[in-house]
Amino acid sequence: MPRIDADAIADAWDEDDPRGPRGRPEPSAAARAARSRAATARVVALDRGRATVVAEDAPGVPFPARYGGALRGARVAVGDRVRVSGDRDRGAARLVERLPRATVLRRTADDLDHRERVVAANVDRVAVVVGADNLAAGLRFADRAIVAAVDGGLRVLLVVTKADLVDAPDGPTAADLAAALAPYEGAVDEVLPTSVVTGAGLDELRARIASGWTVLTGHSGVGKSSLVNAVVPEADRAVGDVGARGGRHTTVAARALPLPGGGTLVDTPGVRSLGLGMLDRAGLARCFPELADLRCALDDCRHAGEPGCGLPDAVLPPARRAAFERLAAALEGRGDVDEGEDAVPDGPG
Ligand SMILES: Nc1nc2c(ncn2[C@@H]2O[C@H](COP(=O)(O)OP(=O)(O)O)[C@@H](O)[C@H]2O)c(=O)[nH]1
Ligand SMILES: [Mg+2]
Ligand SMILES: [Zn+2]
Repeated sequence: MPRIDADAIADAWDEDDPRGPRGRPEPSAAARAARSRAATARVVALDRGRATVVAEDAPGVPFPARYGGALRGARVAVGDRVRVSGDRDRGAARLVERLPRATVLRRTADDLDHRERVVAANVDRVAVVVGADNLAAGLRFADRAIVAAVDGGLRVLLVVTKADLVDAPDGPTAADLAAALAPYEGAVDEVLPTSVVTGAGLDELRARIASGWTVLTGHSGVGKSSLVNAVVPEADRAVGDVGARGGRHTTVAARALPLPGGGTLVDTPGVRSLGLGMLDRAGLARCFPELADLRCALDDCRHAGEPGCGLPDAVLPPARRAAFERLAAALEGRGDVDEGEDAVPDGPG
């Protein structure tokens, strides 16, 4: 039965208190009464509806909290700010209110489903991970992740892993890589090549995520666990996981990992699909940063061939224009394959 590794999280969150949670003195009755009043906390892990939170008044000490009161039946996501009541020292803490979200990374099960699932809340940026050995599939996933990020108010860092394979016998050439990534310059804040084999780009990655909260996303096999292990040495993520079943170390719970150099990394379960069913065609266009200046004759233009539509004249790299049309078709049920699916990598080359 998958469960949160509360000890590992406690260890990770306990840097501020060398005594550790178990070494704390027993709180006085007055202190306990004060803490049993509703406090503001942040959800740092979530596993099948069981939340682990960290209160603002005790940053190093994660504790479990169950849904209570008006929140019963509602949902929280990792990163949510919540109000917590009840005696946390006795394991009786209750989530009683979810505070408004500043940002939200949303997805749907598939493009024709409209029920939103929140991947993470109040996160500052998405690190979209693509493997240099499988750029075509990785960038199709990235096209979706960029849309979801922009929709939710997050910045985007495009992390290219396995840079050591560039110009290797079975790997892409440097020219292939540059050509595939160039169209993304206007879509993301930065493209960062990395390798856990050579260490290339890892210091840059650490620096970019050393403030705020970053959520890591990408197909399985692109090297997410390897990156987490590189930047959070104690994370102990199993490398080579392919799914949510089986392996003891397989990522089943979303959790927020404090980074040694500051900042927080949210490691989510491998998202099998990144559906964008919360958007329509016009909404999709608003999530293409290159189209921020799009001007059309109609205020409610769908950019589907209306007279006076600005889309045909918009300056958009061909790969990104193709991405827009492919995603728009998928949202309208015209896609022949679900490119949000995690299942079928293209293979090298
Ligand atoms: N050559 C090379 N292989 C890597 C690199 N990072 C990860 N891998 C390999 O890619 C495979 C998948 O890595 P993993 O971290 O489990 O990916 P995840 O499924 O996204 O978590 C493993 O066989 C890793 O050894 C890298 O920088 N270079
Ligand atoms: Mg993994
Ligand atoms: Zn238009």
